[in-house]
Amino acid sequence: MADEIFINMCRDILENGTSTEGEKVRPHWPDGTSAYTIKKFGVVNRYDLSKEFPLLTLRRTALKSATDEILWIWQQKSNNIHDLHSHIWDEWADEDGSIGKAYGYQLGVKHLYKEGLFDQVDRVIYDLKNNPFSRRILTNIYVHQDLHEMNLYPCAYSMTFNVTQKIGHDKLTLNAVLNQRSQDVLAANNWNVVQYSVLLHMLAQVCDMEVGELVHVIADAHIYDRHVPIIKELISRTPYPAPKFWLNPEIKDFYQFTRNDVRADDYVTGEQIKDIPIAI
Ligand code: UFP
Repeated sequence: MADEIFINMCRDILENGTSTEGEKVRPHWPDGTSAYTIKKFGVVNRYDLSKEFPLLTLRRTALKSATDEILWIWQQKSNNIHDLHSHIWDEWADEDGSIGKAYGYQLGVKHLYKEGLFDQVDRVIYDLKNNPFSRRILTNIYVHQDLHEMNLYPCAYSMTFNVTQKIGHDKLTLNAVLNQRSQDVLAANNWNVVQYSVLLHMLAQVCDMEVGELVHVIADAHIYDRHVPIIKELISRTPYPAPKFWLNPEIKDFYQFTRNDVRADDYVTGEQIKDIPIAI
C-alpha cells in the first residue's frame, strides 16, 4: 500500500507537475545553486493503518529514528537537538542546540481551556478520553506570532483527530488528518508518514481505541531537480510485502513510550540510497 501510494504520487508529480525552474526560489544546494522543484499542489494520500503499516519497502525508512524524532516533538516537547539521537536538525540549530520556538516548543506551551491549563498534546489525550466524538480535537504549531523565532517553519503543522465506530467493533477507531504545507518527497515523505502513523498507533493504544486511517494532505509535494533521477530509479523497483508493525502492548501511558517500543518485523527492502542531497 505505502509503496503503491508513493509510486503513484511520484509518477503524478513527474508527469503532471509544474516546475519552479527559472523562478526566484529558496532553498538552495550546499554549493549555492538554486534548488528548483517539480511540484504538485494539493496531494491527498490515505493510509488505512488497520490493514497495513505504511513503511516503504522500495528503500528502508529508519523506523526507530523516525519514532525518536516524533517523540522528541510530541512527548518530550523539546526544541533542542541535544535531546535527539540523530543529526537531522543540526543545520537548523543555534549554537546552544535550539531550533527556536518550533515544533516541540509549541506543543509544550500551556493554554487555558474551560477545564484548566493543558498543552496541545495533553488536550488531545484528554478530549479523546472524555469527549471522543468531539470535532474539535486538533493541534496546530503554525503559530504566526512566533514564526520569526523559528529556524525552519513547521512543514507538518497540524493533526486533526477524528473518532469513528466500526459496526460490530466494541472499541472506537482513531483516525487523523495530517496537514503538511511542504514536502520533500524523496527525503521526507515516508519519514513523515511513518512518524504520524506511529503517533496514531500510540495514541490509539493509550486511549483504548483501534487505529484507523491517516489522511495526509500535502499542499506542495515536490521533487527537487537533483532528486529526479533518483526518484525515477526508486519507483522502477519492485516492492516487497509490507512488514509487520509491533508496538509494545504493555504501555498505556503516552509518556512512557520510547523508540525501543516500536519494531518492524519481516521488513525486507530495496537497497538504501546513500547521500541524498538536501536543499537548505
Ligand atoms: N521537509 C519535509 N518534511 C519535514 C521537514 C522538512 O518534507 O518534516 F522538516 C522539507 C520540505 C521542504 C523543506 O523541501 O524541507 C523546507 O523548505 P520550505 O520551508 O521552503 O518549505
